[in-house]
Amino acid sequence: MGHPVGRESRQAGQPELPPGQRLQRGWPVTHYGPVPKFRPERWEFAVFGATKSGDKSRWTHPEFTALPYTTVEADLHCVTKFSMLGAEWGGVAATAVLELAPPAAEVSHVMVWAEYGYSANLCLEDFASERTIFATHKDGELLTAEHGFPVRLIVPHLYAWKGPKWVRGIEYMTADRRGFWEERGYHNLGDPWREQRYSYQEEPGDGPEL
Ligand SMILES: Nc1nc2c(c(=O)[nH]1)N[C@H]1C(S)=C(S)[C@@H](COP(=O)(O)O)O[C@H]1N2
Ligand SMILES: [Mo]
Repeated sequence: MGHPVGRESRQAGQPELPPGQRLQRGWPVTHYGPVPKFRPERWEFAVFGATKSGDKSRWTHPEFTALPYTTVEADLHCVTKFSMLGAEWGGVAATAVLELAPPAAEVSHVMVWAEYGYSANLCLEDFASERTIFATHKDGELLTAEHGFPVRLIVPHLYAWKGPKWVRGIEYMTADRRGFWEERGYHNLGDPWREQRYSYQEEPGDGPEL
């Protein structure tokens, strides 16, 4: 409890930065569109699509923030080539969400949905990584509005666009479907260590037809 999960995604002897990335001092704000206003009375976190029970699960803001709190130490790699190293993210592990609202057996992918329809697709294995976290905090402090308050996803082993800020829920899917940036020229898988930046680099089988 409260102990950061190690950096399995960065192997011993591996350089600090994935290929083509440079270190960024401070923490820039990067996103498409405006910063949404948080309306606690309307906010809910929903789990829908191919759930095991067939039902949708919803958590209000107080309910979501009462879920088990854990921390993960992870870097942030933006596909535009800057990286921020060594943040401690606090929040709700994706594995906890999977346990509380499990997917049906046929589920292979997850769409993570955010305010204004921003989305990112992940294969179930990436989503279910023990280091994937719905972060409410960074370095012990609540996230600010521009960094995704109240909840943002962090997927430590993928490019940062795979981690929506202002998350509102997840959709369990029985086939892959592209999210917001994956439809607009970014790679379907987005592994920074393999420099999977753009969709033109995709190999057959990496993603649905464009
Ligand atoms: N909702 C939403 N989340 C988003 C984005 C976005 O445009 N909208 N951009 C992503 C990208 S490309 C990056 S690099 C990170 C940046 O997070 P930061 O602004 O906290 O540094 O947020 C990701 N999450
Ligand atoms: Mo990014």
